[in-house]
Amino acid sequence: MLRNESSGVFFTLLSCPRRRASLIYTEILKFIFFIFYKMKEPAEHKQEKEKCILVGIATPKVRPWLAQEQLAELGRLAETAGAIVTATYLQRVQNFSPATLIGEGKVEEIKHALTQLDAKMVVFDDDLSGSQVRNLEQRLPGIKVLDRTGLILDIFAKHAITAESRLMVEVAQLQYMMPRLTRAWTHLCRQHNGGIGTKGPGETQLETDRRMIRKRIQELKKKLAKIEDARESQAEKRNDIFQVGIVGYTNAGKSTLTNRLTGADVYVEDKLFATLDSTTRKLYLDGENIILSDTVGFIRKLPHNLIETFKSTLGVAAHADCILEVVDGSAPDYREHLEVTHKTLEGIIDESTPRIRVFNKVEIADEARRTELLQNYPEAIQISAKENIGMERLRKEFRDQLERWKERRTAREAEEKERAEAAWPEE
Ligand SMILES: Nc1nc2c(ncn2[C@@H]2O[C@H](COP(=O)(O)OP(=O)(O)OP(=O)(O)O)[C@@H](O)[C@H]2O)c(=O)[nH]1
Ligand SMILES: [Mg+2]
Repeated sequence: MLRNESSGVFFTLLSCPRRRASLIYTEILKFIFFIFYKMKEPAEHKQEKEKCILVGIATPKVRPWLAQEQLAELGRLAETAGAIVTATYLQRVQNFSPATLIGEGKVEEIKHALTQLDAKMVVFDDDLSGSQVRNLEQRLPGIKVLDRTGLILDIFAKHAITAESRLMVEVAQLQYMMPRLTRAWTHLCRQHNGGIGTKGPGETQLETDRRMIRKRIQELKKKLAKIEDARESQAEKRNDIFQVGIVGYTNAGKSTLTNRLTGADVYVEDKLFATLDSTTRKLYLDGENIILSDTVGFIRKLPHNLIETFKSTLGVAAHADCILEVVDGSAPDYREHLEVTHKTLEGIIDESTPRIRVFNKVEIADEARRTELLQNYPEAIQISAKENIGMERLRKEFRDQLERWKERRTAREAEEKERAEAAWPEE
C-alpha cells in the first residue's frame, strides 16, 4: 500500500517537466558526490587485501602459550596493516639458520602452503637481515618477504598524521632500508634526478644510494630538531600546570581513558598503534586544570631506531610531572607488556618521576586475574575506561599527586629564592 502510494507520488513528480529536471539534477549531484567520496576514500579501503602467511620462531626456552601469543600479536599487526592472515607457522629451533632464519624444510613447506592458499606475502616475527631477505626471495619467487619491523613501519606510515610523525617515520624507514639495499633495487639516483656529481670516482651505485639516504636522513633530522625546539619552548610555557604523561603497551586503552577522563574525542580503535601523534587534553579537577598527554604505545621487539626516532614524541612523557601507566589487565601476557613498557622508557623518563599504574579492561578479566593483580600490585588501580569503573579512585590519585607536586614546587621556589638572596644579600 505504502509502496503504491510512494510510487504514485514519484510518477506524479516525473510527469511534471520542471520537477523531472530537478530530480535528474539531484541524481547527477548524488552521482558526483559518490565519485568524489570514492576518490577521497583512504587507499587502504580501496586496496584489495593481501593474503599472507605468518612465521614465528621460538627457542625451546619460550613457553608455548607465550610463543602463540607473540604470533597472535604479529597477526594483529598484519591485519592492522591491511593483510589477511591465511596460515601461521611456529618453528621451534635451537639456533637460527643464518641463511634463511628458518630451516630448509620449513621454507619448502611454506612455499607449498603459499601456492595452496594463493598468498603472495610471508611475514616473519623476527627481524631479517638483508641477505636473509634476498635468500628467502630467491627460494620463494614472486613472494613479498617482510619482517616484523617492516610491518610496524608500514603501520606507522599509514597512521602518521602530523608533519612531525611523518618525518619521524621517513627517518625510520630510510634507516631500515639502508642495510637492505641490494643491486636489484631501482637506483635512487635515478628517482631523485641525481646526476652529475652524485657519483664519486670508483664508487659503486650501492654506495651512492647509501650516501643519498644518509644525506636525506640528515636533512630530515634537522627539520625534526626545529619542531622539537618549538615543542620544548611550549613545554616550558606550561611549567605552571601539572602534567600527566600517559604511557603503556599498544591497545591498552590509553586513548579511551583520555577520552573518559576529559570528554575528549581522541581516536580509539581496536588496532595496534592507533595513536602515533601525541595529543594533549585538559582535565578539570576540583577547580584546577591538569594536562593529560596521550602518546604512542609500545610493543615487544620495537626496533631500536624507531624508539630513538620517536623519543621526541615520547619526550612529552619525559617532561611530565607524573606518569600514568596503562596496562591491559585482561591480556594473557600483561607481565610482558609491563616489562616492555619499563624497558622502552628506560633512559627517557626520569626514575624519580612519580608513577600511577592502572590495570584497564578489568571488567573482562576473570576473578582469578583480578585477585592476582591485587596481590601482586596492591598500589595499582583496577579500572575500566570503557565501563567507567575505578575513575573516582583514579581522580583521587591525581588530586594526591597534584598536592604533592605543589608542595615540591613551593619547596623548590623557596630554595631558589634563598639561593638568590644568598647571592645578592640585601644591604
Ligand atoms: N573491554 C574493554 N575494552 C577497552 C577498554 N578500554 C579500551 N578498550 C578497547 O581497547 C581497544 C584499544 O583502545 P585504545 O584506547 O585505542 O588503546 P590505546 O592504548 O590508545 O592504543 P594505541 O593508540 O594503539 O597505542 C579499543 O577497541 C577500545 O574500545 C576497557 O576498559 N574495557
Ligand atoms: Mg591510542
